[in-house]
Amino acid sequence: MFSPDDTIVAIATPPGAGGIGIVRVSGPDATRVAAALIHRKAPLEPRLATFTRLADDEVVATFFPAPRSYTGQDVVEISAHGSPVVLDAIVRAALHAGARLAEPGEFTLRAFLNGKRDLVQAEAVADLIAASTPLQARVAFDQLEGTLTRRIGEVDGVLFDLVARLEASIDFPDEGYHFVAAGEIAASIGKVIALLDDLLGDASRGRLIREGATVAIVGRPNVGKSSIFNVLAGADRAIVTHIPGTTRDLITERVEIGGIAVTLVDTAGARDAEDAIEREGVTRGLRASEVADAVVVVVDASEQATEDDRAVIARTADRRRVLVANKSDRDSTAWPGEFLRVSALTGAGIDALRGAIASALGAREALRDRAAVSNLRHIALLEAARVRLVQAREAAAQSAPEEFLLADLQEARGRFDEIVGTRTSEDVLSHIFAKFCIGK
Ligand SMILES: Nc1nc2c(ncn2[C@@H]2O[C@H](COP(=O)(O)OP(=O)(O)OP(=O)(O)O)[C@@H](O)[C@H]2O)c(=O)[nH]1
Ligand SMILES: [Mg+2]
Repeated sequence: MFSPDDTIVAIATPPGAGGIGIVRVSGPDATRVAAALIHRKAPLEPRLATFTRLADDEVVATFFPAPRSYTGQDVVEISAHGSPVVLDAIVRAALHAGARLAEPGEFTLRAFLNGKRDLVQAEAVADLIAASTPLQARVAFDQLEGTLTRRIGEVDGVLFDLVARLEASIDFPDEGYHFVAAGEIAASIGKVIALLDDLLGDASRGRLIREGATVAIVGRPNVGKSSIFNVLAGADRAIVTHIPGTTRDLITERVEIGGIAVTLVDTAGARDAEDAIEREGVTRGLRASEVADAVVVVVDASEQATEDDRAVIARTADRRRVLVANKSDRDSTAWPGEFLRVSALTGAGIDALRGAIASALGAREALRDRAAVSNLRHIALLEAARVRLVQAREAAAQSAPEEFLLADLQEARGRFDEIVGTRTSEDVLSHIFAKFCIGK
């Protein structure tokens, strides 16, 4: 991986023009590089925003001496007028003065390498930047604050205690099971598993918040799927006509429902289509609804159930779904009470529909207590640790020698170390940090 001893530079603000743009320099040579750029002759005072000039521009330079900086190294931040031309010129001047262009995530990587953040917190920085809903931001911020690290630390602490006692039993065999009673081992491991399950129990909600969900709108032709899609999207995205079979392709739109980033998919009305294009559309709609996290099944409140209605309702019976009777503004035939009555035309019932979609996704719980684990990497490692713990518990129940149990328990602890980054391969690190933006 790239050397942490290089002095690196990058524009830290988003591409394009803005009120202010910031160029960040980090590394042992940061002050020397900055001094070569700015007009001010005296050294910059720590943590004091200093107005000066750089070439013909006005800038404010701030020096954060190591270790009290984002990266833990000497950092100089130069705020300039937010013009891409000006900012590029500052970066070029810094390169000329001996800095090198930062790789994506390299500032945060340095923060990790210098112990300013653990890996969970570093990953949370990327999540926070990528967050598109307030709830995503909250969960990321929570992890940035160390909540997840602490919870994992608690589980690891209990495990560590058990490992220490088992090791003592091996090291001082004469004392027999003095340090840990035979029957107690399996129960102790069981306690660790329970703590882990608690963490993993939050994971599906955490993932839902972090990654969002896909919701497909399905139903027979002409019931008003595209009309509902447009109302939820807040824009006239899908074509609406009175002709059954209007929608042929999948149309998607990102919306926020109950704090969740939802990809809404409008599908072609499900029926035995004659025309080849419509038939392909129906097939695609089916596929989309099969992979969606939840489906909204739409029927026409003003008409009796048809064969096609019944087919869609039966096909989605075991799915997370919301049953909707649209066109409630018209004379309605009796659909059962479980059908939410809405009108895409008047907007009646649409808020209730949003609520029902959120509930179907499990977003209601997600809002109540914040989920700690949301990252698939963390979930996979926690699950791997759990496998080892279950093995150890079984071995303990069969009174296997401590050495066997210990190997499994140590492996489980190793997975925890990988999550927070005390033991992580360079490959994993490059993979994680490569997803950051440059300048972070
Ligand atoms: N009265 C009334 N008419 C509606 C309502 N929603 C949709 N419509 C009408 O129903 C017809 C079909 O609407 P679409 O949204 O195109 O229906 P669809 O389910 O997407 O149809 P396909 O794409 O053909 O499967 C249009 O003429 C809409 O104006 C409603 O709530 N009330
Ligand atoms: Mg349509």
